[in-house]
Amino acid sequence: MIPMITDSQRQEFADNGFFVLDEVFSLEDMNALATNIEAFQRRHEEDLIAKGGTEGISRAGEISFTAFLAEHDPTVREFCLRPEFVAITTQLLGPDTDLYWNQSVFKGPDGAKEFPWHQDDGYTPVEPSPYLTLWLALNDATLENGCISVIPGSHKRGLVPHLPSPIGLICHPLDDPDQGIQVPVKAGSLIAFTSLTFHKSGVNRTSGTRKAYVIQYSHAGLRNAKTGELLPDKIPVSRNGKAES
Ligand SMILES: O=C(O)CCC(=O)C(=O)O
Repeated sequence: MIPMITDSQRQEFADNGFFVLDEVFSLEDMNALATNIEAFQRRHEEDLIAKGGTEGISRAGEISFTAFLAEHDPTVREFCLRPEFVAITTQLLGPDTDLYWNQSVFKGPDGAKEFPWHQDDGYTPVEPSPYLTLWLALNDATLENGCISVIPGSHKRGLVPHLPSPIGLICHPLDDPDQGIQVPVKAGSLIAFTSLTFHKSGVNRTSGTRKAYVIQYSHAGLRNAKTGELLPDKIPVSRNGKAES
């Protein structure tokens, strides 16, 4: 079903910096997408092992970030351009939108580490900011297998400094005493958050892999905030409120 963002969801997004769209996609859709993605993720995992186990923020067997899936696979690209995404992005961002970034994030079983608090803009600041992250659960994301946590309202702090750590950038200062709220979601659900919303994911204490596909959409014509350069080769999603493909 094509999601229509309600006034209360829009308000929640403005106030809290995130909201959940439950079960937008079917389990069949998620299994088919996961099968496509897994071919790339497996290759990335093999690559990580060949390189000694780590590259960037990916660690073999623990957590892998496999990017540029839509750019490499026509079926994944088609998925990112589905009417559901055209509807969500045009309602939240405006009539002209691009696919900015996409990556799967797989958390391996019996993990020991969380993925730390950060703002997506902390990795690569861009203009205009914020853009929109849609965190899609390929399988159920639970309290046990490392679902996302967010700090409601944290997007209002603007971009904060991020400190490097062995497991990823950590936003600073992080003074929220309650450590935010956990957001478990069923497969096929989306967590929509701004690129300034503080979020993290927990430890996967189960024997299965937690699988997510993170899709980030922006206003068309995104620029590197430091250099002012246009980010090249972004896939257009909508123009004048209509699907571009
Ligand atoms: O899915 C996860 O475990 C974390 C992903 C995340 O925070 C991100 O891609 O920005």
